[in-house]
Amino acid sequence: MKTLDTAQDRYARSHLVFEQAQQLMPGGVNSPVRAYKAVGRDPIVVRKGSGARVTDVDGNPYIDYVCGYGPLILGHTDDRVLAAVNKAASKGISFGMPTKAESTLAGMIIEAVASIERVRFVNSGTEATMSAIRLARAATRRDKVIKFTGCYHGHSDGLLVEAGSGATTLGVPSSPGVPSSVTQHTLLAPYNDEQAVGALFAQHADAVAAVIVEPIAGNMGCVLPREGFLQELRQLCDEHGAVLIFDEVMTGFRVAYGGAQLLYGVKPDLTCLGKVIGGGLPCAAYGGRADLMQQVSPQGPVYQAGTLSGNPLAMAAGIATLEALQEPGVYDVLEQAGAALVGGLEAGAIAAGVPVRCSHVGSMVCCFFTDAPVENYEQALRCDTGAFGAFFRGLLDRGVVIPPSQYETWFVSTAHDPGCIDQTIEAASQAFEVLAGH
Ligand code: HOZ
Repeated sequence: MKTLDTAQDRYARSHLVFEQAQQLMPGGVNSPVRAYKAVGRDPIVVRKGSGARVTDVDGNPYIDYVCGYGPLILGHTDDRVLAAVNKAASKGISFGMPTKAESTLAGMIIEAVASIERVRFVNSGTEATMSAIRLARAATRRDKVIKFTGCYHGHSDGLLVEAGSGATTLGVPSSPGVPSSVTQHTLLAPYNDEQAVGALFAQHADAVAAVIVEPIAGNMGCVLPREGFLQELRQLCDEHGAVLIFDEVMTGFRVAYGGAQLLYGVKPDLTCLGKVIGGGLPCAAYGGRADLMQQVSPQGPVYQAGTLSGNPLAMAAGIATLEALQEPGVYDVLEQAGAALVGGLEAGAIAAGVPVRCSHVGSMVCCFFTDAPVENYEQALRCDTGAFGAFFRGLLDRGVVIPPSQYETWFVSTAHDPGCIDQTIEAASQAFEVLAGH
């Protein structure tokens, strides 16, 4: 095994820690995309984070656009979140019994998200989508679920079909180990193609329990819904008696306090939340119409449970985060930062002659390495992932870390001040120049 004395580069300690990690955990990580397999190098190993920045175990600082893959909308170690978590921890870190904090956060979510009348906390986005689908199936007494290629709703069996995020990054959009008896109930349509959804409804009359969609797709890069797409889904579900599920794990409280459903003016029947509502601690939720949610156990027969669900530390972090997001102007600041970043990336790419298409909604940002529009998974797959990898490495060497895949979204936080954005644009412009061979 390599020792620190023989490793010379500025990432020496990261290499060493990761080498040891690979002997202990599959791929050295606890979630596949973290292993940097798609960007041609080993990951940096993080020691600490503060504000918009993280520092690796070698002491190298980076402006961070991973932001925990979305929860850290206030940046790292926000004082308000830390104080709330510390206070909660001093009173007990887990009870498995009801707490007042659960009702406080539930109330904040119900007040913020128009379509949610009742909510159930779980621990991850995977659990939220899996549970929402179980509920939709129970309520409709139907089995089939329509999902969109390139959308990612966590790693439960029935949803791990043509999935984005790490599944696409690593070239296994449909995983082995998932029985075909399960996936036979998953119907696929291209994102932004309501006609394909209509055709599936026609083909499987009275068998479709739900349509599940990321209202802004954030797991094949960041792909925006075409005008009218979400409205059409609402209409199709109404016509066919199916449940419309918005997976707002990424977009909830991120693109607006009321989520993407507020932004686009479409009310789903069920909504899945995660990331921001836990302020960086493991927390997610599903919620929606009261007549549906009252079918969840113990009020109804649809079983779903969790030892750590509604954990007091996660509730405290979530409450503190949502309180901070209620301050006037927060979403304007995030929008300005996202827009400035995308503007700078585009200018840098044009100056270097590198073809890219950038997208953003508020603080969700993506830079596709292609000269063609990206409105669905097929188009996303045409991106030059080799160029993305070179750009990623160029940014890293210049002190900026973004998610290590073309098929992830960058997250801007309120801690990314204009200085951070300018520094990032400068680093990106240089990385584009290097990529273009100038
Ligand atoms: N899939 C989530 C973001 N696209 C979480 C990141 C992960 O897979 O580790």
